[in-house]
Amino acid sequence: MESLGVLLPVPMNAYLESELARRYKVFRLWESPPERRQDFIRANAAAIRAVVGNSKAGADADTIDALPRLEIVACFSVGLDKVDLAKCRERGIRVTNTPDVLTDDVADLAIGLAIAVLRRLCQADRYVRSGAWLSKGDYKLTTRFSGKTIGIIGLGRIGLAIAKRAEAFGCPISYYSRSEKPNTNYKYYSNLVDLAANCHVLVVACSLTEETYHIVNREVLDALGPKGVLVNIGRGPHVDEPELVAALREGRLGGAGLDVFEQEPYVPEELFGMENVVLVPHVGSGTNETRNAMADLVIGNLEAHVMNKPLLTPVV
Ligand code: 8YV
Repeated sequence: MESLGVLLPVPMNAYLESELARRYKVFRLWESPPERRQDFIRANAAAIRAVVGNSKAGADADTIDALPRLEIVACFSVGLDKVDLAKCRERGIRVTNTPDVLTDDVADLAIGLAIAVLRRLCQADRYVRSGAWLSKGDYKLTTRFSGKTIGIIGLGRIGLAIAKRAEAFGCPISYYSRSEKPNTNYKYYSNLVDLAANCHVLVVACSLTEETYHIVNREVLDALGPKGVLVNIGRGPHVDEPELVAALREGRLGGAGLDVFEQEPYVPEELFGMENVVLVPHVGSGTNETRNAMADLVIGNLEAHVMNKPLLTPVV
């Protein structure tokens, strides 16, 4: 039987790459210089029937158009914003992602970021390491996390997992989403500005779509206010980043805990000097346990596809 040709647009998790290479013929796009990549795809288009993408690169319209034999896009991510889903539907190309297995880690990080910002954990760590504790004495007082009202944008799997954790800290939970969710006691806001005005910590946990691009804009940041904290474990483009930087600089926003940025891996340098900001490099799902489980899910979906069995986590 013809081996499945799999295009990888960017380097992947090492375990995933080796498991793919053991089973299929793998085409590593990044090994060609940028100006030769179109030629590389054209030259191998007859063999490529699958793309494995992630949060950095997936299958955009041009890639899909260049691959007439493409059958499946298996994403090593829960987010699907790097895949042209409409085009996949149109062409009958299957799409899978990695839901559930990463939910706990991402929710853990959201809570961790909120606590790190309010309790100034990173700043306090630097205080000890620099010897300031010895030379200047005790660290200044910070702000409690327990009991703070948490506003969640998007009450999907990850949003719900964040809510569950925050409840254990005695935090009242409110949320914004397109429609009110049945079976929760959480307070629903149909207007994001109203949610922001009525919570202490606002967490972005929705998927990135045209509708949610820059959903956190100046108005939302101002409603969150000088005591409010923004946590983003979704996607950078959910937040209007220049507006976020300006709000922090001008003291219109109390703080931010950010795992994602608009132009990763570039982070606005102005944030580096702010002690009310905690910055981590898109590591929400970044544990050995979760990344291995995500890789197994990608392989499981491709195996199912090859064997004509039901996909494990189909989106399209
Ligand atoms: C990344 C993520 O996919 O699941 C998502 O949507 O953003 C992450 O899990 C991971 O960084 C691999 O690129």
